[in-house]
Parts: sequence; C-alpha cells; structure tokens
Amino acid sequence: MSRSAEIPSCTVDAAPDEMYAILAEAGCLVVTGMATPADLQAVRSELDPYLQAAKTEADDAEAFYPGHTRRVIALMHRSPTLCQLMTHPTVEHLGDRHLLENCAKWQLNVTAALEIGPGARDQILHREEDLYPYWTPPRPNLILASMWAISEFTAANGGTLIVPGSHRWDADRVAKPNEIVRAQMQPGSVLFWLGGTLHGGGANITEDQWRYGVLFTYTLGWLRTEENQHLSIPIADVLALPEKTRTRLGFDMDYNGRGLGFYDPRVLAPR
Ligand SMILES: O=C(O)CCC(=O)C(=O)O
Repeated sequence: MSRSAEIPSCTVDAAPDEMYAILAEAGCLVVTGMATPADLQAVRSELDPYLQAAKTEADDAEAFYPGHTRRVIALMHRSPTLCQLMTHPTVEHLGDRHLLENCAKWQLNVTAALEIGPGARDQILHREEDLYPYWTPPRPNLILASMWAISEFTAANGGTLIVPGSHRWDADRVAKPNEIVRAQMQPGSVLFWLGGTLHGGGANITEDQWRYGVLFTYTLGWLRTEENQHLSIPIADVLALPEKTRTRLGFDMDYNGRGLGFYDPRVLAPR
C-alpha cells in the first residue's frame, strides 16, 4: 500500500525550534497566520499596477516558466509592506537555524510576485539550490525558500507542488505521483521549504481563479544572489532602511575573520 505525502503545518506562535525541527525533517512546512488581512490588502495595492502591466505569454512546453502566469520582481523597491514582512521574526529564526551554519550573514536571494492563471500547466520540479551546481544533491544548507499566500492556494488553482523529504534524495531520484503534494493554504500563510526540496508552481485548472503568491528565497552571504538585490532598489532607499533589512539585502560584510564584501561607507553619502 502506498501512502500519500503531506506538508506539515503549524501556527505562527508555535515554538520556533520545534518549527525548524519539522522543516528540517520534512523539507517543507506551512506556517499559518504570518500576515494580517491589512498586510495582504497593502501588498495587493502596492503591486497591483505592476501585475496589471505584466505580460502573460502563451505556453511553451519546454520553458521553465509556464505560460498564463504573471511575474513581477524587485519587490523590495515596489512594496514597502513586503520589505517589512521579509524580516518577519519567523523568517529570521528559520533563516538563522538553516543558513548560519555555513555563513556569518545570510541574504535575500530572489523576490517574485507570482500569479498563476487558468490554463497554466505544472512547472517542472526543481531545487532552488540547482543554481549552485558545483555541489551535487544532497547539498550542504545553501538556501531557504518561502511562498507567501496572498490569495488562497488550492489543489486546483496552482498551489505550489512540493515533494516532502526530497531534500535528502540523490539528484537522479524521480518523484512518483503519490510523493508530490499540492500546497493548500489560506491567505496570510507561508509555505517554507529547503533549498534541496523538489518543488514547482502547480497547474491551474480553474475557470477564473488566479493564484497569487510572493516568493522570497534566502541564500548564504558569500554566494552570488540569483536576483541582483543591489540593482533592484535605489541606494538612497537602502540607506533609509533598518540595519537588519540592509543586512538581508547584502549591504553588509559576511564577516568570517576576512571581511567578504568590504566597502567604504563614505562613498554612499551624498556629495
Ligand atoms: O509559483 C510557485 O508556486 C513556485 C514557483 C517556483 O518554484 C519558481 O518560479 O521557480
């Protein structure tokens, strides 16, 4: 008899160390109650003009990104609310637990608002850590990923595909259908997964629902980021941000006794 896999879930007030223990074991975890209805409304109004302007392409079956989807990046510049949520205490705890064993300062890697529309197909399953092919899976801890549910996520409207436990698999093991789960969550919940966990955007088989999520991934402070955060927000805005946010945007040294990323702050001051 084969048992279907499941994504574990807990509330935002669960003990942080327990949350990490579950995430490390399953490779994925839904945390409910991470954003308030007011946060979600603010994110919608801040990003709406960009999403309305984003083009949807027809599908190319070979392409990494399925058609019938809208993507907007550079979210630290475009959404002040997401800029605050990016350093949510739960994210900070899980990031410290997962990434600090391999760096002194971890940083934001990718931001993307992702709307999956009716007719979109399943995305190819992949690992966030495939960005760094110099190690083969299972790799050391390099990335923590998160998907914030702005709309409801269902099995029919494009809920993220996740393969629990696949962070421990060898590169060539292929997921069987009963090992793949479609994340279902309410708006304000966050799906976390590890950089080695197989995942992808789900197909949207509804007639008229758009699934709306925000992807944030985080990487080690000494690795090159997938989205260039230094060119995704004007420097004058960076200087006005809290110190913790600046660190997460990579405007800080990954100090390991040798000072990776040193700079002279006087260069940033207005002339
Ligand atoms: O949209 C999703 O649920 C996942 C997206 C993803 O994995 C990607 O775009 O690489």
